[in-house]
Amino acid sequence: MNTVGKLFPDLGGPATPPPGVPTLDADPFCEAFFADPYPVHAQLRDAGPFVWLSKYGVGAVARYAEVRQVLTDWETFSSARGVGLADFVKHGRFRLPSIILEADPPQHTRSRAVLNKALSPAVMKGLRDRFAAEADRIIDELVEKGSFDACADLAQAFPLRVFPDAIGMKREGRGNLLPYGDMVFNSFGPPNSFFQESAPRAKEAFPWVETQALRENLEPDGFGQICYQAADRGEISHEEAGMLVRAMLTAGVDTTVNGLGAAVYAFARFPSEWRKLRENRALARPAFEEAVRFESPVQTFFRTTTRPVELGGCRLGEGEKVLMFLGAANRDPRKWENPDVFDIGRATVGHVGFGAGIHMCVGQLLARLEGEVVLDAMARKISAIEITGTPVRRPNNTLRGLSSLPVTVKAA
Ligand code: OVV
Repeated sequence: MNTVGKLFPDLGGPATPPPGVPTLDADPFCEAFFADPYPVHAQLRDAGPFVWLSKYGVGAVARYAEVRQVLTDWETFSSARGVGLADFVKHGRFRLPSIILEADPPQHTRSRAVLNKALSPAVMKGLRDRFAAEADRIIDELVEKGSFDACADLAQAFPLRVFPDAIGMKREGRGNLLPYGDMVFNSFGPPNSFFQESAPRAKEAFPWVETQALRENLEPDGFGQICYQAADRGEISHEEAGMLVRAMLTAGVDTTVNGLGAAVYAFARFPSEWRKLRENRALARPAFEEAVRFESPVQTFFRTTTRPVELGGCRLGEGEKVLMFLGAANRDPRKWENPDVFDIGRATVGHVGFGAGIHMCVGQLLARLEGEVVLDAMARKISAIEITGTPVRRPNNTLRGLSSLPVTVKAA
């Protein structure tokens, strides 16, 4: 699997859309789009409830209502043929399928029950004090420095400090987690340069992550062991337990990195919201939620139709890929008032930044815990955040975030 071209021959669907479908030639997987996706999001939403992307020969939904329709109908919109552009049936696959992300019921149901336990409210309760103490420590260090990179030194540093310990992972090799995640999230898009450049990491990264997920390599008190305990009870096989730990290692780092990055970047650009949070720290958790709506760290996922269906007034056949623009749905003016304003007092309920339906983010409580403790520590210790250099965007086919955000903070 050294070149993606070999792996995904003739990726993409038919060159001609079903009759009557608005067609756009925009490329939602290129650097110019990543730099400013919002005008294209608006074009996609305004063109119609279901649109055709001629560049990839694939249908897409960008309005809130249709994104939600697709997310909440797993029987019609399957995940089992992959949640990226590649259709496992037609184009092959880049990695062994995830038994939760890339599965439908009944397999998905069994996997989900186990990860629900590993990432349950009770498990989060046990992590909270440690996470909060680590957030205090990291923010103290950064306030002491005064100027730092909010990406490397905060948004990446915090999850890398707390998540691998919480799951029970060994110390060595943790530096692989971010490049590994970057590669997997690129692999859900087309085989463009971003994917091509990260794909060669697969040869070493896949065996590495598989080894990290083995029972004997996990600390006895980490939540990774909860998967193996479920296997001991016969709820899943021991092999599946390893696959579910792999899933958490894959999905749990880059996503929270970009979620935290989204929150810090938003507060740096909306100082009145920062003042609001400082006045009422109970808003830390809702503020993180609003940051997830506002930036949508996970921008897109695909589904594949299992049967003919009507979507946005169009008839789709069986076996067709549908691209969901979660980020566009989260800023659809048909659903949200002033969607382009970061407002931590807003009712964010129903946003699709964590998805919706049976696949809705299983780690959402862990993500929110990380967001809450970091924002709470910042609100206590930092009175103002100023961007002091040019933010650098990190291009990725699925994830939206920065690679660098130079800031200076004022101690409270
Ligand atoms: C949500 C997500 C992202 C990437 C990988 C996986 C899940 C997985 O289950 O492997």
